[in-house]
Amino acid sequence: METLFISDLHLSEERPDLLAQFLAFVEGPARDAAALYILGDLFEYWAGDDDGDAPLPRQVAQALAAAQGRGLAIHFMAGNRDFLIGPDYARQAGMTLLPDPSVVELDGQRLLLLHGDSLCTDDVAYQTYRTQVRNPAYQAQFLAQPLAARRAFIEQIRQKSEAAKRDKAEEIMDVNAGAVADVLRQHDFPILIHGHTHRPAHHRLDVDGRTCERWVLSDWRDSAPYLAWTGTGLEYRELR
Ligand code: LP5
Ligand code: MN
Repeated sequence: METLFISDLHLSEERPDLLAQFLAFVEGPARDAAALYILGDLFEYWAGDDDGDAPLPRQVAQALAAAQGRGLAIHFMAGNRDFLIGPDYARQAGMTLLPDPSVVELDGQRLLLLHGDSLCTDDVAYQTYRTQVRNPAYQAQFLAQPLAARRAFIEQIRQKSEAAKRDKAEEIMDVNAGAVADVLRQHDFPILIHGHTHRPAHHRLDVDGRTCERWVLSDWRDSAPYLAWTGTGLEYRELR
């Protein structure tokens, strides 16, 4: 059976069309798969698991839990927008939380999975911000605030992030080649799969004389793309 990989759906109340595509994906291609890996940014943003009671997250959780009930193994790795998804929501959605990075083995092939933001080391301002918001003490302080205050704070971050991105060169927001080589070396040269950059491509690269592969997942802005492990290899597909 196949294993599917998706990321960067950025689901939000503003895009009911994307939610519909996601539900069609879960009811369609994911129905015949053994496992689904969601590699981050499933949601446009996540303010805490008490935000999961809103209609959209609830619909997503219901669809995923039903798929899990039919036998689909669902693994969720956090992205830079939904890293506050916790055990409560994961339980509701029938998914296990996967650390970033993680190595999984499918049919004897080792696959290294990341969201991808940790590889963007040239984006120094982002990495400084990331260190701060991934700090557990900082997160606990944030989560102790009322939901409305958290939403307002996130809105500020989003505006600052959008303004900051306008001033950044495109290359800065892509992965750093040295960071990619390091992570491949550290994990003994598996196939690398990640999202985040919204630059879908199958790269072949040389690291320490070894030919490696890097598969970049596509975002869901205009369509519903996914990557499939067929049992012998990977291939890009799209929901039709
Ligand atoms: O997501 P994308 O691709 O648009 O941009 C990312 C980086 N931006 C972000 C911010 C998110 O998009 C939006 C916020 C999500 C909120 C989640 C919950 C937050 C809870 C916080 C408390 C625990 O991730 C962007 C990268 C881009 O990817 C490409 O890699 O460039 O990074 C930035 O733009 C960051 C800026 O350069 C610097 C930081 C600006 C915000 C400062 C806010 C100050 C508050 C202090 C918080 C520590
Ligand atoms: Mn991302």
